Amino acid sequence: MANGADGDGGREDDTGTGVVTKTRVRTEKPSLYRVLMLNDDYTPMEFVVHVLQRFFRMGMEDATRVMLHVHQRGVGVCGIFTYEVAETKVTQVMDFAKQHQHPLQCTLEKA
Ligand code: TYC
Repeated sequence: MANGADGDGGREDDTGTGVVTKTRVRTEKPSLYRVLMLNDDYTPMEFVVHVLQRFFRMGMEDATRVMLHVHQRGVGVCGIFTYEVAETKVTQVMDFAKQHQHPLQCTLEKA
């Protein structure tokens, strides 16, 4: 079966003994996106720390460090994810902040 009917692109000889070959299929790596937290004057620091722990799985130390970075510099990275995951995190954070009536803003950008 050298005509490709066996789905291997005909990579065998005509002796009936299959020549084992591997077709390397290139898969594209997905684009990555940074989830950014923005500073504001009203959201309590403890709430931001809680958000970072809850939605970005940070420990107390990392969450506090990121929160203070955002507080001092205006913006900070919460994590880097594929588009769908990043978009979900942004929605979760925004919904949670709204539920608690805090103006906390979260967005994403291509990494
Ligand atoms: N600036 C806020 C305050 O002083 C704290 C804060 C930090 C708010 C990070 C948002 O993403 C933020 N209470």
